[in-house]
Amino acid sequence: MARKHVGRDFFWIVACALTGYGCIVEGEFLEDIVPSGADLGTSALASRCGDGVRQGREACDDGNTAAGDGCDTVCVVEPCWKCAEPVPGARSACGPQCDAAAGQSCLMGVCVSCKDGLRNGDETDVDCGGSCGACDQGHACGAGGDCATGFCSGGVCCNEACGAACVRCDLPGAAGICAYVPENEAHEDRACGGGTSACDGKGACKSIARQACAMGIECLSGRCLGGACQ
Ligand SMILES: [Ca+2]
Ligand SMILES: [Ca+2]
Ligand SMILES: [Ca+2]
Repeated sequence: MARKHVGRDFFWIVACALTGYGCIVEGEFLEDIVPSGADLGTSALASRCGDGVRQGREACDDGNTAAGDGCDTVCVVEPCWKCAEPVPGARSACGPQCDAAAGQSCLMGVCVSCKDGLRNGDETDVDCGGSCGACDQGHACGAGGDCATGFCSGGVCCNEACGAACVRCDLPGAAGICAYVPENEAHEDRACGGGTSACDGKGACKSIARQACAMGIECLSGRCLGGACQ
């Protein structure tokens, strides 16, 4: 702490590094220049990280310059911690930022939970997937383990593996149910389309007109004439 002694024209000069690492205190005899009363406000006094008093630019001061306890080596609050002083002038008390009893965990300084109504943390959909409980059919997933069914197809929890060329689990009105891609539509994710093929509406990918063929079954039209789909 900065000190001053004005009893007999003696004044402590306090110089501090702006970084808060420490202070240099030296005594000098100064005549007739001692400010009176409130001229020496606390804003002008020294702050030193680790002295147990939060002041100046310190976000916290827990009485040490160790990290890993919520208040780091330069008196900045560490991620996933929060610090406060019980009363002004007291040392900072630091604790977890998030409420574990309420199911919260801290991720990159943000409190997340599996029941906060938000998609956060490693959840693949709102409050499910990842380290939360499995998602119901139709919800977003990244892998089978995110789904109650164990099947994730095209990023959606599905009732079955749904891995054939022209089936999808995210068709409008049928999310979560493996269904045929409508006839003549492409399914580029399964290499059906690109101007040479299309789905037949029954789960298979067939060649469109003028594509090479050997048999009619290869063609969307069902007809192969002269080596080309009709
Ligand atoms: Ca301090
Ligand atoms: Ca500390
Ligand atoms: Ca959540």
